[in-house]
Amino acid sequence: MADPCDNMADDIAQLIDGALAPGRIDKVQGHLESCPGCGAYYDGLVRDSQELAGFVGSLDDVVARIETQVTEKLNSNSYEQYVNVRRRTMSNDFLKMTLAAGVIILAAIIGRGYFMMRDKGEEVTIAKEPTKIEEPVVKIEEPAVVEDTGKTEDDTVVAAAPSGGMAPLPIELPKPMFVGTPTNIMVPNMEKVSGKPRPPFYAPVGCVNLAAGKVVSSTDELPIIGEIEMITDGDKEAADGSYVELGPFQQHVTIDLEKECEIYAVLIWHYHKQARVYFDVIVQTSDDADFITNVKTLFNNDIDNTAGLGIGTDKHYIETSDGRLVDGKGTRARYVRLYSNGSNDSDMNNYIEIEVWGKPVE
Ligand SMILES: [Ca+2]
Ligand SMILES: [Ca+2]
Repeated sequence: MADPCDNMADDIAQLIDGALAPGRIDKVQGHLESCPGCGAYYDGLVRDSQELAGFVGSLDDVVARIETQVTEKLNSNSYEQYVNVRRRTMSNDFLKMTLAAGVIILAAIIGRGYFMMRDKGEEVTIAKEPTKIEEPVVKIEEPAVVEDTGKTEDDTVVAAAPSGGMAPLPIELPKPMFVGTPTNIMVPNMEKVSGKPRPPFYAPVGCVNLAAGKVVSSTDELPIIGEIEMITDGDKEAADGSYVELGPFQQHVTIDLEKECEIYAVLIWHYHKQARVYFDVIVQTSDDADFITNVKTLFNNDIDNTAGLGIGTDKHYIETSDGRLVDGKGTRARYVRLYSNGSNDSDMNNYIEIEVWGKPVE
């Protein structure tokens, strides 16, 4: 006669799993009551199964809580608005890839933060505001008193020597909204603040502001604040209502001068209600609206080639009511384009006014 314990191990495992054929259940249970060895095996197997089920159940709970945290944050109003702004203004694949990477990192941080906080027995909290990615910062000490050299540091705004047929450009400046020399803005390759008005800029007699009232196009045709027409409407004041705010990251605006012109100066007022430094400021001219033919760069302070238009050697500068005068050097072109990539204040891009001084080619 066969040993009644033969094959009992498989039957016991199936009994615990609920997979044992109904015709064998009574027989196996009867054997367990009469056989201490198989009874102990059954008890041990039940204990292991319960512990395993408990461990798997606790993992389910952890995963569910992480999913809830991430979902809540992605659905919250502030994050949704932020994502919507970026979605609307993204103009190339690189920016999309950057945001995708950011979302993955955010999810990783949330997950990591969850486990760290859980170990300390604290509730998980997640910062509501996305972190602004700053340009690399190098502290530059500014002297409290600027030595009077009688010159500005940037050669491009030093007046050319008056000569036959030359005259100072009749630039009208807006009312200053702040005074003094800001010293707490720390960015690399920073222009020394002269604290003095810009000297007269000489150009051939008869130059006018060619940009006045001209059509402006932009990578952000639906600005967050204002309208792009305000960039050439003649209002250069710093007050709210006078500036345009374009979307975040790199954006550009293009002015169509309607015909080929000789350009002697481009004047830029990004924002002058407070001291700011805008990044990756690039000024280019071209014969065509797509900037393919005869493209010339008049100014570029993109020192690390973020925009992909080449490394710029011009300096970062603090916005003032003087605006920034870029030497046009008599360049012949129909279109003028200006790039920027946020400021030390935010990712957003601002313009109050752009002037292009010169004369149409006869
Ligand atoms: Ca304006
Ligand atoms: Ca840059």
